[in-house]
Amino acid sequence: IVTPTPPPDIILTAAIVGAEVTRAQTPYLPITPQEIADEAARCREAGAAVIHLHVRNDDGSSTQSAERFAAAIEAIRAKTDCIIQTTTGGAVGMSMEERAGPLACRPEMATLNCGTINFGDDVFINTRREIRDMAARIRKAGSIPELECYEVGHIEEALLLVKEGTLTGPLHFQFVLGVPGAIGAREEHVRFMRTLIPEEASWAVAAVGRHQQPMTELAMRLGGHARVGLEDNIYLSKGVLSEGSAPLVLRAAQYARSIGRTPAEPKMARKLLGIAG
Ligand code: KMH
Ligand code: ZN
Repeated sequence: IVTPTPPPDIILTAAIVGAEVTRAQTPYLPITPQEIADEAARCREAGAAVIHLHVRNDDGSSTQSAERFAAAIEAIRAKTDCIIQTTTGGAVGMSMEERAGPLACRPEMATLNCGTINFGDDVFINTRREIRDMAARIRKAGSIPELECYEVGHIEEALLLVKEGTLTGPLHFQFVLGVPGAIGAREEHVRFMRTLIPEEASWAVAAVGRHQQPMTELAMRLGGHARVGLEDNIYLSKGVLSEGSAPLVLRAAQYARSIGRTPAEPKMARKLLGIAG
């Protein structure tokens, strides 16, 4: 198969906090709104255009509190012009009502998790009714959804939402690879998944742990976008902790340039994602 030349602009997303990573695992995890904003600015400097945002309480526990998101968003806005993409996934076990908390901040972008998976030893539940409900909430908030697909069937589900009219374009898919219990981090999966989405849709890859670098580099070669950061992977190389997400973004940006792609500035990323601004 001949792969067409990828489009030059690549949107790099930095997933800088996450819900599951702890300070015990890495001391470089930002927790307070100011730490989060500082890290967001470092990632922007390194080449990120989008910040995928989770927030924490001061004790490090995950929260979907609108107030806590508002504080982090305000602090980020004071330092960078990045697109802020808030999570509606939250942490495993949270209710949908709770997970929708950050939408009160009317973020430019928000995630929409498109199906249920085993998530390590837990189950990350997104029933069909809940997905539709969250899609409607995202729309009401005026946010652009990023369609998180952890399995092939999640793509089909997202496309059904489009057919029903629950979702409208522009469509941006995220193929999440390597979550234990969901689709594996394999080149064949990425190649197959991208055949399922409409031509005009954009797509990105996020991959867990040691798969982050090879799978995001593959996505870049295939014309997709990429997400890196501590939410998915805390190591720069085997046994070497990344000192925040910025070094991971920098490495991704350098790789993108090495294959003739340009990390998009937030302004260009807004244009590519159909975000007014
Ligand atoms: N924390 C995971 C269970 C998202 O941000 O939308 C879900 C997650 C997805 O992080
Ligand atoms: Zn997340």
